[in-house]
Amino acid sequence: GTARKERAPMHGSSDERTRTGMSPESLKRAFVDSMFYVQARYWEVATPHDLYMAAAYTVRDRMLERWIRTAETYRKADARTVCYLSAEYLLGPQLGNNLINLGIVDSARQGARDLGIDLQEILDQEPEPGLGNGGLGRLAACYLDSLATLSIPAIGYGIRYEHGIFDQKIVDGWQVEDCDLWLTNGNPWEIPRPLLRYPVRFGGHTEPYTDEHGRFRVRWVPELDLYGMAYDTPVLGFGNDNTNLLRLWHATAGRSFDLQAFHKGDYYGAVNAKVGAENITKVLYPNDEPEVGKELRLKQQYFFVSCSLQDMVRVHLQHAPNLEGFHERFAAQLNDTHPSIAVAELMRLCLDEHGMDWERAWEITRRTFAYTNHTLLPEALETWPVELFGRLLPRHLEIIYEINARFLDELRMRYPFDPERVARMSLIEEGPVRRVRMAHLATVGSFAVNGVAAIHSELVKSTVLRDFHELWPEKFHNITNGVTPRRFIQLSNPDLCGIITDLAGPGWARDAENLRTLEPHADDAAFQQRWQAMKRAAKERLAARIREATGAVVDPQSLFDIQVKRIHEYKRQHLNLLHIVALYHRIKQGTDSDPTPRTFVFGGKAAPGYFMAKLIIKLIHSVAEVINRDPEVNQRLRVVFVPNFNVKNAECIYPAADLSEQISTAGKEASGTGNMKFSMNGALTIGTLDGANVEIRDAVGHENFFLFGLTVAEVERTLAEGYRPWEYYRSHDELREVIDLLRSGLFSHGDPDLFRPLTDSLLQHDPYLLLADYPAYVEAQARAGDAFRDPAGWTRMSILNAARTGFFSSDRAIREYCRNIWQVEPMPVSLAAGNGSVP
Ligand code: GL7
Repeated sequence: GTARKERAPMHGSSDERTRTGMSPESLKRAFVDSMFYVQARYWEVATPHDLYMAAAYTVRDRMLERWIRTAETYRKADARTVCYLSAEYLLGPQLGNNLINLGIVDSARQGARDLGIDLQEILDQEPEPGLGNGGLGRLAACYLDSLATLSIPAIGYGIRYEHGIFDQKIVDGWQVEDCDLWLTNGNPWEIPRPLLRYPVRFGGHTEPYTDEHGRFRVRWVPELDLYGMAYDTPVLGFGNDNTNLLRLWHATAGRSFDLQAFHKGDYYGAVNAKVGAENITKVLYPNDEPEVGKELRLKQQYFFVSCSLQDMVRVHLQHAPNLEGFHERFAAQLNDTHPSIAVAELMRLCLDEHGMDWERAWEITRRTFAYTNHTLLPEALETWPVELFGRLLPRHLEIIYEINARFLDELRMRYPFDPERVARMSLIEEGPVRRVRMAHLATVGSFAVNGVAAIHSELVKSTVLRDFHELWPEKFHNITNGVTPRRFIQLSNPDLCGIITDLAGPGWARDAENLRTLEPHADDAAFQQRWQAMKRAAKERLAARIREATGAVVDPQSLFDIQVKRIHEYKRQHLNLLHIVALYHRIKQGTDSDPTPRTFVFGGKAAPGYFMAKLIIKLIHSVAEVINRDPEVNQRLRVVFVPNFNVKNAECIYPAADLSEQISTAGKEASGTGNMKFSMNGALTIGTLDGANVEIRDAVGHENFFLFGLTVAEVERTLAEGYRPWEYYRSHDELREVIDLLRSGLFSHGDPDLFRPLTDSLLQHDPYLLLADYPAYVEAQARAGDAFRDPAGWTRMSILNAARTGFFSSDRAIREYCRNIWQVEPMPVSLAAGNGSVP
């Protein structure tokens, strides 16, 4: 301790500053040094990847003082810490974001230019860490950014997948999955912590024993153990000096484990076991709204939760003699049910490893966790077969049974004449296959439960967790999602950033409510011109990207009508297609009344096993092929599919949108976050009253939003009354003609069967009510098309959308979590205040 401190070099000396300073000069010098000392390359042979790596190390060096000072500050202050437990973090490229948060974009650009390098080319080299599927994983990444920016002591815990979300290729209009290789060329942002390893065990059995105080205890005798090793990534705040930690766990076989097998003389068995252990963190499950009960998935969940809780316990015990007060040191957020096994694991740690009694352990556990629900889709509510659960985690199943027995006793006392309610609320679903209900475990084991948009939180209370809400009304909250304006405005839309900064000053990126300073300028002609130029430039950039990626040529003057998100029937990309085919049909019939030229842009991945979603991708390509090559139509309509929608592509797409498609069936999209990114960048929304659309519409003004479609109540009523999509088909001429076109083989080289599964599903069941919403959608689209022909009116609406969406900053969301759920306070870090030591 002290001896080390005295010998520590002064960090802040002029030597240090030359090495880690932020001027173009020192950046340049450090970059050249990194090329030599880290990449071991000289200029003449340096590849673009070498340039990227040298730049990344140069930037990472500049993050470390903040990071270390932050760790020191939090530790000294013994600060209450948020632990965000998430199976997914869809971070996106790091370099550009870190330059922004360090405030050195201009220095870096200057330094690069001096060396004859274009900064953008370096940025383009970065493979993105796609450790998430979609909205849920990206939300976790936005929240890390905001936690650091708001100076909240926080750790993100997750899984270091060797392969993140697959790369999407398109072959003949079909999605083909390719393995994501984000780690193959090295990841400069992570710091391996080989000494930070925890054992994680699986299988085996439990046995009772009596401890030295004569107390009854249970011992878990596992069959298999392995280790989780930490890889740390620093997460910079913006406009402050705080730098938080993202700690991702990598699975490796344990040494003891190897030795056991070796001792049995089974060399190949040992090697196999090692491979098996390392499989746990091999690959991210590519299902948006997961439904598969795969054993490896449960292993992943338990693996990362166990490592994270052991890590938290280690930290706690540095300050305290036992686990008392654990819940005061940490607030642990369960990002959906994926980490909800944490409830049983913390109980196990308290009971079995730290000798605590049940009541005390339960008290601490329930006061540690809070749970966010992200979906109401019945197929996405996680349950695990009891048999599988007990085979993998026998001790946890026992603990869950005990939690349940005590909970059900309470319920029976409270509702003595309502056994059905008690059965509904049980942690175990009884049936031919008994299953553990993870949402119930999370709800019972948490002090707070929240939904992710106002309407969603109401639906959580009235549907999936209704009985729990009746029991514990005060436990339920709403925190409407948010997105970070640093990545989704400042980084991705520099021209918009310039406009806002000129009006509002640089502070807006820390206080997005300042976007309101745009509002009084909405009708100002000169300002409108600047706004249109900004939009135009973004559309040109996207057009160039589209041309590069697909060969398609699109006109930046046309209305850019964009739907990018995971492909799912409830999101209704095919409703968008029905409208496109209707426009095509009208032009061919000569009955068109909407002469607004449009470019329809789609993007999004389908889960590899989701047949309908893959067929929708094929249909988009098929419709595009017919429309784009028909000279009678292609001056007015173009359809493109941007392959491999990911964070990097998204950054180029949101700023270029005129119209944002948010057209899910009401009640299905918990919140959406793409909807926020679009309107912040001045797109108008065409959307249903679903998820955060409701709040976006209220915020931007109803007159600046193209609303259509059934409400949640109307959807319920329609389905309850026995919905017959066939009748809409029969009675609506244009709708019938559109569907008949899809069935005619026109879009499938004469094969009338190709899209049959889609059209049959629509005509026979249509569970997402496309046909019921079709007339209203087409009518709203006509209003949008008309509005676009009035540039001043449209630009005014565009400006007002951007001006009024400050509420949807993830900073606001995180402030609400801090105040209403976590009860944590900011702990600002000051570089100046440190003693200058770098131990
Ligand atoms: C999701 C919801 O579908 C989405 O509406 C929401 O914005 C997001 C973040 O809260 O969470 N739930 C879910 O399971 N996935 C989502 O994107 C994959």
